[in-house]
Amino acid sequence: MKFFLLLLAVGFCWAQYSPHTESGRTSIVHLFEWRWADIALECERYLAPKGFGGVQVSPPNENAVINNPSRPWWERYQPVSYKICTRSGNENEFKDMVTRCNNVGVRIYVDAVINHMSGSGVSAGTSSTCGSYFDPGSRDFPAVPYSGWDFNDGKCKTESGEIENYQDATQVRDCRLVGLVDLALGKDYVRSKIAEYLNNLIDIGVAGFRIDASKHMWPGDIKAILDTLNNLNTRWFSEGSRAFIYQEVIDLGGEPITGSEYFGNGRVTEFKYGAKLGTVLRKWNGEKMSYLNNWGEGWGFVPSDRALVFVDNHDNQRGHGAGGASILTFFDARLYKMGVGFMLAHPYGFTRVMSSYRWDRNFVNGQDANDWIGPPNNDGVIKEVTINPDTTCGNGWVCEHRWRQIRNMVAFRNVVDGQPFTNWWDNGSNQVAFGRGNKGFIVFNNDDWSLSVTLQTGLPAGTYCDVISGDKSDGNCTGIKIYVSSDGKANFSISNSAEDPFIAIHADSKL
Ligand code: AAO
Repeated sequence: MKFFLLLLAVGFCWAQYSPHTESGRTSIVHLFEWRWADIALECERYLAPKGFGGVQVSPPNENAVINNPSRPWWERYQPVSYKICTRSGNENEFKDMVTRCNNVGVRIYVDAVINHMSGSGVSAGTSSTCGSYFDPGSRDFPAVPYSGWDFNDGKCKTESGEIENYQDATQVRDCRLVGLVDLALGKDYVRSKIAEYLNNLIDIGVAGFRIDASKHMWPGDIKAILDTLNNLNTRWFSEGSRAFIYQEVIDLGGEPITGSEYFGNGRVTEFKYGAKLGTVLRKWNGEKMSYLNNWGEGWGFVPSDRALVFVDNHDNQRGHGAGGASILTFFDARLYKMGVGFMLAHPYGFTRVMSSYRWDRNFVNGQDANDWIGPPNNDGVIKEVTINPDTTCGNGWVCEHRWRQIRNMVAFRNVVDGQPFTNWWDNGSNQVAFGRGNKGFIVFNNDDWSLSVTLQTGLPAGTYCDVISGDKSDGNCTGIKIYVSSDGKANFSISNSAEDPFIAIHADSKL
């Protein structure tokens, strides 16, 4: 009996760390600012067939409409109510997306903005995505409803009411983040309104949540809300399943608040991951790929089973949030593909791929003056994601997740799931290789000279298609072929001027 209870407790505790993806699907993609109708189609036409596990969607609840600047992407981080009603679509469209994605085995994770409501600088009125009245100045959000009692103004001890110093954990939690009015999550009423919102989403069928601005909430307050959440919808999830939780805590070191304080609630975003990987691939500060042999906890990251990892996110790809200039994005496509390839090949963490839209950068004193630009739109209405004949996206959508190299590495990760990190090799510089048991092998050349080497792959003998330079198609390779001999060794040549200076082979790319 005791053992049974222990098993139950372990099962229960683990639940919020599991993404509830279908077995054999190991990555999710952030379809930043997409419309629900386009995501539903993408699940059916692309994500399910290509083995993606799920989608992180932009905040679905009603937000302030900001017109100066004109409809920035960040208006969605200024909640007005918990009505599911945004530029991405209404509640029916949201439900249709969740149903259709779940039906093809692709999960939906909601970006939950629960730390605050719209900014104190925004004027009163009905400039909101569903027309609800709100007045941040008087803390009046009747569509929830929240009033002055529901905010932390009395609790915050800084003179400005703003977070003034990240070295003081109390003000980081009790004061306003960039003017956004700070909800009193210590109050039962506020907790219950947030739980009502999240439970509505759970009942619709979402699999979990990114908890925005978690650093700015006390871990115990988040826990109090999570404890009152419903189990996931049994139409798609097994009885007793708990929502997958990953908390946005920016912990690059040097501040009193750490990611580990939040482990009791779920996973945390590991921001060191993209910042360091960018530094290594850019070869800044004398970093080299050979140093990656102990990548993961060895680099001071949170434990693998507590980490949500990514090369870039919607903030740091445009200089918001943290990570700094080292962050790799689609703007540096060649290095970016290597970075995402490395992430997807390496066993550490649960992986999220970024999918962006294009904007014209305009650097003024090292800062992008266009960092606010919203998604492709016609007079504010988000444009459809169109698909070109070559399977890439049109209308200004970048769709990194459809780039062959990235899409094929998502499949690589699925194939090598559960396999150990093996057969590391490096040249002491920026040429490295490693395997995943007897299922996959990857080789990188980020040096300024060519690579030509025979390596132990750990794979069974045979001819394999490199999934970076091409695909396996009709029993042949459209790109490079790699011949693994009966002793598991293979010869690799990668020119430093190759379009993509890396090669990846796996069990399913064998001819
Ligand atoms: C907008 C306007 C503001 C205006 C406000 C209210 O831009 O001027 O005052 O409306 O009217 C997004 C945008 C914001 C936008 C907001 C609301 O990014 O620009 O404000 O929507 O519309 C902190 C938080 C983190 C947050 C990040 C952006 O900790 O939670 O800032 N990310 C999430 C979302 C994000 C969203 C919000 C939260 C709000 O992903 O999209 O904001 O819902 C340090 C701290 C970090 C802190 C950064 C930036 O980082 O550690 O915790 O992130 O500062 O303030 C080195 C350090 C590193 C440091 C970094 C930057 O790298 O190592 O630790 O420098 O100083």
